Amino acid sequence: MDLKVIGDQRGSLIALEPGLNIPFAIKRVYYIYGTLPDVGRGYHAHRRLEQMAICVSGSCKMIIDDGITRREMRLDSANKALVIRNMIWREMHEFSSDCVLLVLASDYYDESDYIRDYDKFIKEVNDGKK
Ligand code: T46
Repeated sequence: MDLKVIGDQRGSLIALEPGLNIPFAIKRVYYIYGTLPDVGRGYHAHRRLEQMAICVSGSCKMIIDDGITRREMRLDSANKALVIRNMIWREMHEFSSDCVLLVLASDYYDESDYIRDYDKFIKEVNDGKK
């Protein structure tokens, strides 16, 4: 999703507004920074949680997998947002040293919502189709 940049001679500003450019009510915000080179993060899916990720500084590679199709994309701009729906496996790689990944989440942190095993994720995707 491309976010609207409100720019003037002083620089740029982007507004994030639930219901307008965020497709859920925000209950939590966190950010990931200082990730070491060659480190991968993620490797999980969420049963219910929806999120929106924006690299507000630097870049990283996102891998998104719905159990059928695996897609790769680079988040490398503060005006590019990735909406990650529930039941999507995600991995993050190739963090630049200046990367700050901002994540808006539809719910509070709940470890029981995580599926951290890929085979289990595929099983739950297939069970959901029955
Ligand atoms: C996601 C990707 C994009 C908390 O205590 N509260 C929180 O809100 C979060 C997000 C994490 N934690 C704890 C759980 C772990 O002990 O922080 C530790 C690191 O979390 P995790 O290994 O899950 O971090 P990532 O970078 O692999 O994944 C995170 C989010 O957890 C996840 O929801 O989609 O970023």
